[in-house]
Amino acid sequence: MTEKDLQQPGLAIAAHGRRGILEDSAGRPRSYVVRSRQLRVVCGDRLSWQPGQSDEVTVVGIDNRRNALRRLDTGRHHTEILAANLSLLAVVCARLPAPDWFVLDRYLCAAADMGATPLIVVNKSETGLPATEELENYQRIGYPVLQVSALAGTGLKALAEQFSGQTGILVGQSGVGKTSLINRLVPGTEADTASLSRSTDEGKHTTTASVMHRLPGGGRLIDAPGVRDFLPVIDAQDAVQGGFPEISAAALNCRFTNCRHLREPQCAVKTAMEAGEISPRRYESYRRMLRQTQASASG
Ligand SMILES: Nc1nc2c(ncn2[C@@H]2O[C@H](COP(=O)(O)OP(=O)(O)O)[C@@H](O)[C@H]2O)c(=O)[nH]1
Ligand SMILES: [Mg+2]
Ligand SMILES: [Zn+2]
Repeated sequence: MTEKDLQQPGLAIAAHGRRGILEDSAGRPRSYVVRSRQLRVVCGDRLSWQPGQSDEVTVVGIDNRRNALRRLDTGRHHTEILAANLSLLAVVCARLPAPDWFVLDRYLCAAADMGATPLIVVNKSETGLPATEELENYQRIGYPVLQVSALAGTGLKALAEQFSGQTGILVGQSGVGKTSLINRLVPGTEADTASLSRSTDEGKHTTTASVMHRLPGGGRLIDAPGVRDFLPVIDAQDAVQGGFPEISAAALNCRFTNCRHLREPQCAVKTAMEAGEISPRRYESYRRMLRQTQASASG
């Protein structure tokens, strides 16, 4: 038998520095360690592993990622991968804290860029809704919008259904109720996260474990405490337009196929905005994101 023969497939369901938990092909959780400096495992990674001397197995490879959710580090020089192989990105907002629609648009761009299904979740709906004209506009564009309340317990079944068969994550501004929703969707969550942090603590890591939960209804939900409020990286101009389906649709009629809808003549996007078909607020968001993309590409 060669080394290769011993390799088995697994799915990273918890990641904390060089250690974590993977699910083997029989669905059994196993503690793993990563010895190679070249490998950085995140939740959602498909892995190859080998049995070790103890119960702990060794990760020897990470399969190519279908996609990755990335954020800028605080110095804005590097990007950090938070989770991999996501099929659903649920962006949570609420009446309070008041939505920063630009942040929401940025998450929607990240979803499009990753090829993940976007979902807008309006939490705290028992206290009222944030600007309904914005929500209606998102619906008109084609985004699903789901009203829920972690407090009152409404809409949670519908939310769980959206996760069924998916690997999803809840993102959004701090204070919108992501933790509250996770606790509602996955009973016993807090205990799980705490015990993992204990069992994998090597004494010097300050990072918090990210965990993938199985939902009772069949889906999977990645929870990465402390990094749920990040701003995702959008680094290509194409990715920006992908997050604005209404702009992409109108762009088919622009005079220039490479029109960026800024100052180009005979721009159908501008025309559609003047006709009230594209929200000026969304257009401004598009321009702002395009500018930031250019700034990060040149600096
Ligand atoms: N009224 C109301 N408050 C909520 C609801 N969900 C969460 N909260 C409150 O909003 C605050 C922030 O919630 P949290 O889950 O920590 O938000 P996170 O920062 O997005 O994880 C807490 O005080 C929660 O009790 C809800 O559905 N309705
Ligand atoms: Mg939280
Ligand atoms: Zn144009």
